[in-house]
Amino acid sequence: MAWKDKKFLVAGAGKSGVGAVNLLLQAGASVALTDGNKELDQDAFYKKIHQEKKIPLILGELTKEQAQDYDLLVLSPGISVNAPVAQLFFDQGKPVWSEIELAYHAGKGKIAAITGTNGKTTTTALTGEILKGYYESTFVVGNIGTPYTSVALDTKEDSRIVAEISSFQLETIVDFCPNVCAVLNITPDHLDRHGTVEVYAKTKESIGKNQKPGQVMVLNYEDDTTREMAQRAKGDVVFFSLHHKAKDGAFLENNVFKISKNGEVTDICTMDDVNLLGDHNYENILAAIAVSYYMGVPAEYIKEGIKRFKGVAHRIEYVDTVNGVAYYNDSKGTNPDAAIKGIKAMNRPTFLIGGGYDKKSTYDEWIDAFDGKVKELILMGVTAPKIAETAKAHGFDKIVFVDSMEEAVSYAAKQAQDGDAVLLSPACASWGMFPNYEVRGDIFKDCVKKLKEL
Ligand code: UMA
Repeated sequence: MAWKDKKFLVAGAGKSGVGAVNLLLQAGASVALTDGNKELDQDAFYKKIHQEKKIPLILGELTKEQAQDYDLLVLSPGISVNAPVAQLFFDQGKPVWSEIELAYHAGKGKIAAITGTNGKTTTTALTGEILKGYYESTFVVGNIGTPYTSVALDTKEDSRIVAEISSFQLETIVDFCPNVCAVLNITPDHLDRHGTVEVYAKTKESIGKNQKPGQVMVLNYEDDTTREMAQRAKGDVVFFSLHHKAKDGAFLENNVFKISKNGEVTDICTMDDVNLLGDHNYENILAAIAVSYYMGVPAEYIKEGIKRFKGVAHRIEYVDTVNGVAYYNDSKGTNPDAAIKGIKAMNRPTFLIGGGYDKKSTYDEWIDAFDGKVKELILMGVTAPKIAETAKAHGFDKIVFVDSMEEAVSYAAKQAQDGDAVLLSPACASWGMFPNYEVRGDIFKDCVKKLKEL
């Protein structure tokens, strides 16, 4: 399509919309933007636009007449295909593209696209880390935070793009065709948008709808929904599994991560090489191994990438080992459910730092998940007494109260022995003591850094 002859309308003035507008301006296309928010800060918006060009802005609801002026709509992921703005274009028989579709048409290089309900950010970041170690020109984009459109014009034939793709972004793909794609797992999510879990799963599955034999679809063998996608896959199926060995797939055997291609097995790395903990993370690693291997990265480079990768910040993030004690930052464990994943992931005796803002949660299941692993519970914040009470009711009484993160880390460092872990996984929001969970996690990491300097 000759973009210069077309009039584009971009919907949504967030990151995706700004990325799309800037790409189109640089490509010499005619573009306007619409946003449902009548109060949009126009000065702030134009500051983000290429050369601060004052493109037409249509705020509030788009009319039928206004839609008639444009040839194609580029939709931000936050806007549903059922939204009036999209329906106007469908009714007029005009294309509606997701921002990913636009980037796909503008960009070059080979694409690895990762979707799924959980773990896609970690898997994308890890795959990106692996590819960066082997391919000079690697871009990590998508739902992870950097719109694909914002880098598409910088990509070259030899570039590799690792994209985290959400179901929202997939609703309006047309030709988008990754060389390797992965669907990690499906559990009910975003049902307010997609209506049913079946529609949600179909939308996720569409990540591979344009693939051909020779291109690869990586699927989780242990998840019924993703395993069944294999029957309809257009590309070649490669499984990953914690428990099963496939002819083509990544798997874990005797604590060794392996990949099999046509039945020929290659060892990638051992459990000692990985800084991520927990079965859910081992699945993410297996998926990243499969994606990277089929993107052409040799086994030894995959191993090096895995060794370098310390996890996504604040999610059971390995910080450092000081005097034989491993420190993990799970500040994103802002509720008991998330914190259960944190403690379950620990494979050493653990000093657990918790407590914070009171969201009226109950902590029984979290305490049950300690499973004999917690040596001491170090508590701070307004929830400290409530958590202590619950812990005691469950027969756990090795509890210490502290007033600050500094005090918590220094206490844990004094008590912990070689082979132990210290985990910040509070099960509570940070408010009251910290502005947000990121700051709380950063302070924890600073405290660990200071231990090293002692
Ligand atoms: N808007 C409308 N009409 C609507 C809804 C929104 O005009 O019906 C306007 C808002 O007024 C606002 C703009 O759209 O000005 C926001 O657009 P957006 O919601 O698409 O947000 P972006 O800033 O473009 O961020 C999007 C993704 N957001 C969503 O999918 C909701 C980001 O994922 C992504 O990082 C970014 O593009 C870059 O690709 C975030 C997310 O929450 C992290 N994703 C969901 C998830 O992970 O569960 C899918």
